[in-house]
Amino acid sequence: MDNKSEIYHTSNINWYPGHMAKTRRMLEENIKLVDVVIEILDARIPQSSRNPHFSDIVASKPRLIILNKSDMADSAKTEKWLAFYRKNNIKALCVSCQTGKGVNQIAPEIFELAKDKIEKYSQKGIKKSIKVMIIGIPNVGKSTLINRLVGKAAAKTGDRPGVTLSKQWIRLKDGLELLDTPGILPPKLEDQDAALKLAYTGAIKDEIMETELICYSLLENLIINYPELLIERYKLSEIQGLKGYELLEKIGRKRGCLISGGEVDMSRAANIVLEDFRSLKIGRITLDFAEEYNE
Ligand SMILES: Nc1nc2c(ncn2[C@@H]2O[C@H](COP(=O)(O)OP(=O)(O)O)[C@@H](O)[C@H]2O)c(=O)[nH]1
Ligand SMILES: [Mg+2]
Repeated sequence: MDNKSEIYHTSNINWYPGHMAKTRRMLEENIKLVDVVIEILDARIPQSSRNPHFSDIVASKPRLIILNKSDMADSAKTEKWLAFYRKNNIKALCVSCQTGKGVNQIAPEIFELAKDKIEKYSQKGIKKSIKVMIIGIPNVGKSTLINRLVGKAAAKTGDRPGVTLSKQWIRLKDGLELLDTPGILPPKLEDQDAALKLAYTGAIKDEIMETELICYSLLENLIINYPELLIERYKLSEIQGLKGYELLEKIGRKRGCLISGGEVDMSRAANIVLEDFRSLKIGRITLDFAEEYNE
C-alpha cells in the first residue's frame, strides 16, 4: 500500500494499514499450522477476486484454488480458466457452494496435494490428519463452503476430551481437518478495474463508489462482452457504441423509472440493473478472461 492514509471500507471491515499488517501476521501464523491452503475465488472474476500481494504468504504450502459461484459464471470462460491453471501447474476446481456442485471433488484433491506429507507420516508410522484452511476476500463464499464441507456430521475435534488445541479444528472425514475460521484477505482495491468488478458483484459495498457510476461501468463492460444478454433482458435494439449512462437511460425509460418532467431516475434504474446482475437475471457472466493473464 503506497498511500498510508488510505482507508478501505469493505463489508464493514476497514483495511487501514495496521489492520493489513495484523491480517498478514494472523494469516502467517495460521498457515504454519496447515498442510494445504484453499483459496476461494469468484468464478465470475477469478483475477479481480484474488489478492496477489497475499499470495507470497501462501506460497510455502500446497494450494488449491476454488472457483466458487460457478453457477453464476459463463461456463465456457470457466473452462478456459481451468485450462489456464492446469497449464500453470496450479490445482483448481470449479464449484458452486450454493448448489453443492463440485464440492465432493475437494477432499480427494486435498489428499492428492498432501500426498508427500501422507507418505511421510505413513513411513514414520504416525497417524495424523491433513490440516486445511480456507482463505479469500470477503463474500467469495468462505463460510458457505465451510458449511458445505462440514455438513451435519461435523464435530469440533477440539471438543474431544484430552484435546487441547487453541485453534478449533473441524473433522471433515477420516484424515482431514479444517480450521473453523477462514482467513479473510483484503480485496484488491488499488487496481481500479478490479475494484469496479468487485463492486459489480457486490463483493465490496456500493458506498465506496456511487451506484450509478458502478452501473455505467458494468453496462459498458456488458455492451462489449455480453451485448446479446443485455438486449434479451431489457428488450433493446441497437446498443453498440452507447455510453453506459446512455444505455442506463434507455433501460430506465423502458422500466418506467421516471421522475417529474419525464426524466429518468438514474439512481433507481442503476439499482435495478445491479440487482438484476447480482441475482443472475441478466445471465451467467464472467468478466475476467484467462487469455489476458500469464502467471
Ligand atoms: N450463487 C451463488 N452464491 C453463493 C455461492 N456461494 C456463496 N454464495 C453467496 O455469496 C454470499 C457470500 O457468501 P459467504 O459464504 O458469506 O462469503 P464469505 O464472506 O467469504 O464467508 C452469500 O449470499 C452466499 O449465499 C455459490 O456458489 N453460488
Ligand atoms: Mg464469512
